[in-house]
Amino acid sequence: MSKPDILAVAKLHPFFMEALQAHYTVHDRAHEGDAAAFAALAPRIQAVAATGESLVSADLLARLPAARVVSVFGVGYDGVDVAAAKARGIPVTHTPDVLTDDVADLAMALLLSIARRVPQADRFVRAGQWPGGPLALGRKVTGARLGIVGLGRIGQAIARRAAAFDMRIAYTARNEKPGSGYRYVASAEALAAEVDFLVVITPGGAATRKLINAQVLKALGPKGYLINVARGSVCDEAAVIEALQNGVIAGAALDVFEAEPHVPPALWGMDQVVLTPHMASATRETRQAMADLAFANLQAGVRGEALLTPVPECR
Ligand code: NAP
Ligand code: 8YV
Repeated sequence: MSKPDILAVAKLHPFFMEALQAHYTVHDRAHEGDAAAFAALAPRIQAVAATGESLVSADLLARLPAARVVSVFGVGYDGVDVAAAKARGIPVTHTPDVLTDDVADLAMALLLSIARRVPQADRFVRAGQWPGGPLALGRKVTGARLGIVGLGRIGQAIARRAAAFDMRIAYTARNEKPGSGYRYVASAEALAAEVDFLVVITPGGAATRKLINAQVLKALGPKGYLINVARGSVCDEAAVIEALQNGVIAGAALDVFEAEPHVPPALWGMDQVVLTPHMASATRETRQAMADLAFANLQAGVRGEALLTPVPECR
């Protein structure tokens, strides 16, 4: 018996791809190839497998009349036109919770790296510069003021870790969380003005586009550090570069960028930045858990069973 056809809209992680291939005929990015061949295939596609960075447009969904689910390998789904999917009766799923710890761990790793100049120190030793004198001093983390933009699953996990460093924690979000034990500040700009480290961990999409703009960076100030583990779109990248070039902020540690995998060359040579390739959930353990959940969601969707983790709009 032939396996059901599904469409992978992006290069999938091998853990996810291998699970899918055991049960489905996976058409890997067929929508980007021969148009006539895709037109013939599209009516047979029963599910869409995507990543957190994928675009799943209304146009694409309109071409998939047999699709029963969009399964995203990632918690963020800002590239999926959820309204269009819902209008067509296609639920969207994602992988919350299983990656929370890893993303929070990387946020703290980036915060510590930029403050204590860990990558710079590594480059300094490897370049044989140690005998020439000491490395420039870093910034103390323990007891410093931390602002978290987005106190959701991951934001709260970051706060728990920061508490172990005796950091003084405040946050902003759409709504105040009175039971959180952390201080609420109404806007990102006001939050930035009163912290040493500003960690950004909101969803991407229209509602948060360029939330971290030139005014917020000015408020963070010449001793402040920006850490972005959310989406490139949440920060105004040109404004971040300008702020770094002009000493408006002290430094930035960035895991996400506006046009991934392309990172603006202006950032490459800067000493006061730490750059990572969108890797906050990239451990074997977590990628396996994400693959298991994304696969289970896709299977449930195709079979018409209850979805494990639909996105909030599809619950
Ligand atoms: P979540 O539980 O939904 O939390 C999102 C938080 O952002 C909530 O506190 C929400 O506020 C806040 N928020 C939403 N819109 C906002 C706005 N316009 N202004 C201020 N705050 C806003 O999501 P999560 O599981 O923590 O994940 C957050 C995001 O992290 C994902 O959507 C994804 O983009 C990113 N992420 C990145 C990586 C990576 O590899 N770098 C990995 C995983 C996730 P309320 O609580 O008031 O609604
Ligand atoms: C990516 C992420 O999905 O979960 C998210 O929102 O950004 C990441 O976990 C992951 O890099 C796979 O594309």
